[in-house]
Amino acid sequence: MQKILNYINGKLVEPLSGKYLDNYDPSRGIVYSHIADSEKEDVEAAAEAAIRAFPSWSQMATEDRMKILLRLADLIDHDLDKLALAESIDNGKPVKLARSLDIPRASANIRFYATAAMHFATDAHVNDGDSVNYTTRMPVGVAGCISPWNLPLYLFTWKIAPALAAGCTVVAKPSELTPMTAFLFSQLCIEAGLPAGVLNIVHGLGNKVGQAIVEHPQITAISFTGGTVTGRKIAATAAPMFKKLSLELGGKNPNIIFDDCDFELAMKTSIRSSFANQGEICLCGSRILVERSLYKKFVEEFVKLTGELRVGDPAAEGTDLGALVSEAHLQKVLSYAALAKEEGGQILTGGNRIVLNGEFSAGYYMEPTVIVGLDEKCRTNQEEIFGPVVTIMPFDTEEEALRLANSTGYGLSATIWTENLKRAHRVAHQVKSGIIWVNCWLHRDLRTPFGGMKQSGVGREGGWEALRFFTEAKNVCVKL
Ligand code: TXE
Repeated sequence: MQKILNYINGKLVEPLSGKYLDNYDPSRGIVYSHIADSEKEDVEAAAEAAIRAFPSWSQMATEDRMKILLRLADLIDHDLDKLALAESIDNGKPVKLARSLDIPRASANIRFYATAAMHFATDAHVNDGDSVNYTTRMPVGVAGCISPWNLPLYLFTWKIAPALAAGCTVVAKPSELTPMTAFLFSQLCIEAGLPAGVLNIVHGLGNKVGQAIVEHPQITAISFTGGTVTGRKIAATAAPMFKKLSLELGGKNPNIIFDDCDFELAMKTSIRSSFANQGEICLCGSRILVERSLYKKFVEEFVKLTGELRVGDPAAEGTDLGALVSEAHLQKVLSYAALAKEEGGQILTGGNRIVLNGEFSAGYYMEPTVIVGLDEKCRTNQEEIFGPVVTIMPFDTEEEALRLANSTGYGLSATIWTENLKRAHRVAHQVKSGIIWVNCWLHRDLRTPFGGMKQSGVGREGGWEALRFFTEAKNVCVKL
């Protein structure tokens, strides 16, 4: 069975313990490869390699760094089909989604930051003719990048690309649930000629490998995407060490639909923003708020279209939803369907595990689920479910829509559907979320800041923000 090895100091190496974990194919519920079960000592070896590589990588001409990174992006594009299939087998998502979203965005991340670093500039100014100030920015050193399982290669590259482009060296850890594309990526790093030690990928469990990265005294910046509970733990470790910290956490995003919306577009997009990637995207609109005058029509059509979604073999062209990432996660999501009923909610469609035939019979499939009849305070409407489950709530006024939208501890993203320009801006300004989409969803411009308010995170990624995060500013004041 294939072994997923660590990538340390430019080489693919066994974990020092010689131990491996099972890696599952969620669509079949079977072990299909083994993943290095690394320890603190493997992180130590990776950090040493990164420390050694830092002087030459950080001092290399930005253009030369760019050329290497652009080669890497081209290699991803070249291996699009292979990577998309690998991502689908590892995660359970439809191959067509990995092919159209995850993998193209992975190479786009690398290309964007490789070239952005060429245009990254600092300020200089004269202070009333008395002194001149100039600012320099230096790479922070060794960065720790920890990524989740829902968009494996996409979010892995989202973190490492700006770090490498800024001149940092990196110790990275992909999720132990979806390590395969990061492993294939390490092979591409070797092919692209990335110097040894510049990027090190250590596989294994979060509470061992992830924790060791966060605790390492010479890893000075931590960029993390994952669950809010894990984020809190990471902050508790990293903050007293005064590490730079960027936390991209969960969401419970409102999808606000006013009765003057473009109904067909809002409907089509809401199906996608509810169930794309099995609802396992932190930006999914898991709470749909609908103006009462449109509520009945919206719910009827939404339930009908949800029931028509095809759940099944991720490799089949017609599949809309594949498998959830793990048995444990499926059980967690199913438990929320049960909780919704206990809380007095009504499941209009879905709520159950799906058992498919043949080779997929042990896979982790679930019916897309629509729940109504709950108030905003219940746990179903407060906690991140991170699966194919949405609730729909009616509202009467704009004020009520805002109150419902802002009623959770999360503040990652929101979507607003209205043809009223003034209202769109007014509501966008009052929803407490870091990312607002008006009449669209998941449109990304990599130049814009990305991140959440409240418990959805700390710091912003994207564009210059990420290059600033991985560099430290120094101001030099010269008396004239
Ligand atoms: O994620 P974890 P889990 C949410 C979602 C999900 C919940 C839990 O609600 O149900 O989080 O998912 C590493 N120190 N999101 O438990 O644990 C871990 O190995 C350092 C939202 O699977 O947060 C993995 O690489 N690292 C989300 C990464 O953290 C640690 C995406 C994320 O895993 C660690 C995923 C530790 N102590 C889940 N413990 C999003 N925002 O997109 C674990 N890790």
